Amino acid sequence: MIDNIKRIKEEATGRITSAPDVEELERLRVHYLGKKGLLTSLLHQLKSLTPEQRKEMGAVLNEVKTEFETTITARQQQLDDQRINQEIEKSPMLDVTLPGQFVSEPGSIHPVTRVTEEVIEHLKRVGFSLASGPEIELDAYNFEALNMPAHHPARDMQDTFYVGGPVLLRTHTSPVQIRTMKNRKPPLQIISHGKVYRSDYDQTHTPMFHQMEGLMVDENISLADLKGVVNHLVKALFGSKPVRFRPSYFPFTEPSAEIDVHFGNLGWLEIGGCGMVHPKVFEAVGYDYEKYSGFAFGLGIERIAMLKYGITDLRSFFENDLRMLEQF
Ligand code: FA5
Repeated sequence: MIDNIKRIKEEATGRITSAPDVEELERLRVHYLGKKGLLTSLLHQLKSLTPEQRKEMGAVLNEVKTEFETTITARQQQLDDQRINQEIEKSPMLDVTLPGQFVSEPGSIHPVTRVTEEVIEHLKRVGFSLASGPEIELDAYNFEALNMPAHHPARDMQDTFYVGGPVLLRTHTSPVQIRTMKNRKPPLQIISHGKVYRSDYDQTHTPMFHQMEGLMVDENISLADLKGVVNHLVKALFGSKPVRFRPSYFPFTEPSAEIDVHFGNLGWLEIGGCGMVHPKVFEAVGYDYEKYSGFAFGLGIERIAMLKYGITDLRSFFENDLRMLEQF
């Protein structure tokens, strides 16, 4: 048997190292190492030997098998290198040391991200810090604690996507006010931004959009503080455009106002809502409304971006048309 193994080994090593291509190499692998290959059938013959012979022959055969596998891998590598070198020679113009070509323009920062970052940077400078909350929210935080119990007509102001039961996609960033106040004591000065969802779709409304919420609570906070912060922010965003606080209604603030900015021929345009935190909201989070007062505002980021960059259709922010995005 040992002679037979020696003979097979010599023959196989010669044939493998001179295999002309990968197809022949694969044929040789099957011939020697495949299920019905020569080496495999020798391994089967071990059964007929005595235990000592089987041990000795088994070790020799396994060693030969490993050698075959190593020789085949080495030849495979040689053949691959040869093929690559031939391909390179076939195309003499290829110079791999030349710098690569740009296949497209570098990316740019999306206008929604730009405006978000600009607003955060400004509000951080005047003392606000970031807070966050989930996009999939509970009715209790999105409506109930914001003074909108079940069947309150104000719920219709925001056309809601319900996930099921008391769970919904938040319609505004105001539930973050509730989550923060429930976990922290005044004084508070937070901002929170992110995606919100409503069943809306037209030139100035999309089903998903971004809001930036601001909340400040302490003793003696007044409407003058709210106006100061908002005026300062609008000035930072739009320069010296006039700002107007138009009386409005939100169940969670009293008094409430819309924030309008004047844009030449376009007239007054709304960028968000605001007001003094309603005592019912303080009651829901366990704050003493006799002692504390506060203001809150919620801005539409896309609306600000539209006005800042002269975009007429809010939906274009989410169509990913490169001709539009490349301008930023
Ligand atoms: C609110 O969502 C209130 N939570 C804001 C608020 C916060 C008031 C704190 C008082 C205190 P409103 O539904 O008006 O308010 O939305 C605020 C802004 O989001 C709007 O002024 C508008 O700029 C933007 N907005 C509303 N709906 C859409 C929409 N479908 N697509 C894009 N922007 C929208």
